[in-house]
Amino acid sequence: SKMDNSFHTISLGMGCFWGPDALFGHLPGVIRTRVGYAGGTTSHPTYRQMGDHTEIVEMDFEPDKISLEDILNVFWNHHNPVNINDYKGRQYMSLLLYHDEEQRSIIQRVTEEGKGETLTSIAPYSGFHLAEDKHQKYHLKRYPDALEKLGMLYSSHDDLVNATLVARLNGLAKGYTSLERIINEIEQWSTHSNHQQIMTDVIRTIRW
Ligand code: MHO
Repeated sequence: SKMDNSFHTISLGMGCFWGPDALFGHLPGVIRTRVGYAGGTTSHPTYRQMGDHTEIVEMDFEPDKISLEDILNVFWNHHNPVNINDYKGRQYMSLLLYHDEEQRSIIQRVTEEGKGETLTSIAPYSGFHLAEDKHQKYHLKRYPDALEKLGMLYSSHDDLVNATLVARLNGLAKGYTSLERIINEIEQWSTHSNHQQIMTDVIRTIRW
């Protein structure tokens, strides 16, 4: 498998979660992404009833391939933290939810070095509520031919949205990467070469 058992997870709020899902999904080292609601206290949040939660992109990543510092740089370079009193309350809050003490101290150090926006809130992670299916890999879902062909590789919606390949293709759908970059990356994965060939063959036939 392309992942070992030592991946890390980080959860970020940076506005509408559709874009960040594609942004982080395109990056080598990110194993999978998901979008949902977190950071609040109300139970069973949904898109229509988010309560005091924030739209969050959560990702599993390989720290030897992409560091938390790298991820934080992407985070601050790709959104303008909004004052929650000015716009939509907590829904679009700039928020870093750290999963452990190591992440907390890295975030604190980077923030003190002045790279961090002061309007970003920092809080301990306390659970995640997965958003509705239609919000997962939202940009890729604008491409019916891609979904139909990926249906040949993944037998369920969960398998599809959790796949590294699908995270990259969602990034491609938003314009963050290219098919050639994705195919080159697949060749680096420790996946069986037959499976690499099948993935490459399938994605080459997609009409965008
Ligand atoms: N302006 C966007 C935001 C969606 S994002 C999931 C819309 O409602 O179409 O918050």
